[in-house]
Amino acid sequence: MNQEAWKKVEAAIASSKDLTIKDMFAADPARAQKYTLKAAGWMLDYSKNRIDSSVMKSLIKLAEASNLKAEIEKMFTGKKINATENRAVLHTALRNMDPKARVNVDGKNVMPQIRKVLADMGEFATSVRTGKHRGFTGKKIKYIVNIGIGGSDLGPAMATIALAPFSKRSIKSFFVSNIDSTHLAEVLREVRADQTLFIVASKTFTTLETMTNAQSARAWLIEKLGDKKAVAKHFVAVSTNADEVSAFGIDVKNMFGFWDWVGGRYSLPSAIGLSHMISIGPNNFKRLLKGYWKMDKHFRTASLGRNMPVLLALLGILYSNGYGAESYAVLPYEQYLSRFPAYLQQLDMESNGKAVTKDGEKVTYATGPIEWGEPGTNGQHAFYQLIHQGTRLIPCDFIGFCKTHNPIADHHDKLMANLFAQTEALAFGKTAEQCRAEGDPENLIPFKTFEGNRPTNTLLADALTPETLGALIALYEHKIFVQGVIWNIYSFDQWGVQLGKVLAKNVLDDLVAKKAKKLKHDSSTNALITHYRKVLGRDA
Ligand code: G6Q
Repeated sequence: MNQEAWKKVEAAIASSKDLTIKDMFAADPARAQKYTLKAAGWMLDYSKNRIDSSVMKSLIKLAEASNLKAEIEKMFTGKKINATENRAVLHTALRNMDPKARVNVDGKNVMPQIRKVLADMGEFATSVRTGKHRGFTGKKIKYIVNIGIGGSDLGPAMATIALAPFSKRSIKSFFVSNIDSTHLAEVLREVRADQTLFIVASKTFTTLETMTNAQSARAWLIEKLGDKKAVAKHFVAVSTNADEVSAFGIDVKNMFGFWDWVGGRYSLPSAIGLSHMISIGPNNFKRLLKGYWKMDKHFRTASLGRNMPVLLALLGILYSNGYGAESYAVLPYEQYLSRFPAYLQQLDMESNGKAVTKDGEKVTYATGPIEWGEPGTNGQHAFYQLIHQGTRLIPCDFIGFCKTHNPIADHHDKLMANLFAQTEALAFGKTAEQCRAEGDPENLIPFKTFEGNRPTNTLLADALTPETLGALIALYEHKIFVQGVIWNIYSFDQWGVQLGKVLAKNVLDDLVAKKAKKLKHDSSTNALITHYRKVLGRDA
């Protein structure tokens, strides 16, 4: 992080630190308008933050000192900014709807292959939805089971719940990710083999969980339908690895490809979105991409001070690095976004959970925050207590929609009233005087006062649609990118995930060895392995 620019942010924070959010609202009647911005179908009200003009100016200067504009261009134009894997980072090309767009990787325009895969996906999704593609026994497909994990699961799983109002309800989607056999077993109880399409989604097609689940699903299907040839009609693959796909037994003509410049957690708009496309249809999938694209264009062209992802990123840095906040909460007041916080968890924590700068030095400041959340109003009856009155600072993003897909009586007004009221209470608190005026006894005043000054952003859209969902995802993707640039870390690799993939393999060998071996782990791991083998009678 540029230390000179960061020191100026600290100085700006210090000079305004005696002013609360409440004071700042009192001093400026136009504050809400000043700190509200619209882009790609979203309105961001960031006025309830600990900011004034000088803090904002210093934060923008920090972004400038990090060459942010140039870094954004590097990403959009296919430079190999994922240097530890020597890869370009081009999820933005996947949703570039400009028919004249050219985006080169190693001198080759990638747009034609993106369009070709999208067209193939559209054709296949339509044939499943219309019943043209049938199962081995001639039945229509009624169940889609996506088998994938991490980036090959969370995006389509989240989006399929989010856009359920746009889905074909006669087709039911399931997502199997965990290697825990319970996950697969419970899904198989819900489906019929002759009407199920399995989509094996794996960039590498070597991931232990996915391959194990896919093999077991394949064995189940063959057993149920009594013929190996059934696999061809009931299994398709989404991968970058054609060799492994055909080694698994899926004909590569039933494979939808993508490329190494699409990171797993950024891959929903690629072929990884196939299960989602079957659910909502190619036209709605296109609308989703359009929403992403709108936010992409805003991010690429808007000035830093009027740029929604940049502002969210800078506010996050203000609290992480300026106030020591360790986490932030994302609180969607929309049941359809129930998986959005979990999706964001991977996007943010896998991208910016790094402690080494691009120069290979240990960072000397906090980087990726812990992200968490639940849909409102459930969270209010659970963890909001700590946000209101706990000792930790937890900045929150409140997300809401003016219209609901399911108007029943006055539910939606009540839902939104809760959203707005929470941001109000967090910012303005409740003083001892207010408590007294309400007749609270003196001994309870310390417990019933709320100090307020707790920062929130409010993100509002008219309605949850494919477009607004796409734009919302892109908003957070780019926010995370900006933070990575400012923290000078690589946001697009994930060596921590790779480590897990190797470690389990070593332990598995010891768990299943025919005869107990001399274990070579630490004494704790050795004892756990020995205990497990004993319970299962493997060393009897
Ligand atoms: C995402 C990560 C990780 C990845 C999974 C699945 O950015 O790289 O979550 O998506 O490990 O990997 P495969 O798609 O290769 O099975």
